[in-house]
Amino acid sequence: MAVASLISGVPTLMERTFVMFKPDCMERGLLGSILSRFERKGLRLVAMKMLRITPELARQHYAEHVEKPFYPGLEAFITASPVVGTVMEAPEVVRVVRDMLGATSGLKAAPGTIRGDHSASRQMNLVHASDSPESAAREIALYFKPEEIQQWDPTLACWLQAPDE
Ligand code: 3AN
Repeated sequence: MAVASLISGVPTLMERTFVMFKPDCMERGLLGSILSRFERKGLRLVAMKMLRITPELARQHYAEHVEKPFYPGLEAFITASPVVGTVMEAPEVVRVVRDMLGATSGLKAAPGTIRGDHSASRQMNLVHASDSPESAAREIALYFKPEEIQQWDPTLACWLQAPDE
């Protein structure tokens, strides 16, 4: 999802992505340290909520996987404990966050990525992020009402990107 924003008075093409900290991340107490990686990167947090995913919401979120043999296990996992859903904003943020997460399986994710550093599992891979701007728009609408998304220009934004970037 792309939105126009003003950084230091210059219009910039901002993109939004849905990032969700999954039950394994919450159970392991890794929310704070992983969220801080996104903050340190300079991504703008514009929405955040803690919730328990219901089986119905799981079927909507994982619509592309519902018919697959592994779906029952995936649903049991994602509904087992609370999650934290967020929306992050930055230029090219969909790709940037996917790159920070690494490959789907923690066993294949490169060292230095979030999954590569903290996960040894395909299912328990800690964090979900939208895989395209279209998925981001669908997933953001699934978890957030428009009024739950903040429009703000942090004071430090002028130290995160040059005006012409
Ligand atoms: P990502 O989390 O990187 O977006 P997806 O959307 O392909 O990955 O998969 C979502 C979840 O579905 C994975 N985290 C994993 O738990 C499960 N999954 C995907 N592919 C398989 C598979 N072939 N076998 C078992 N589980 C899978």
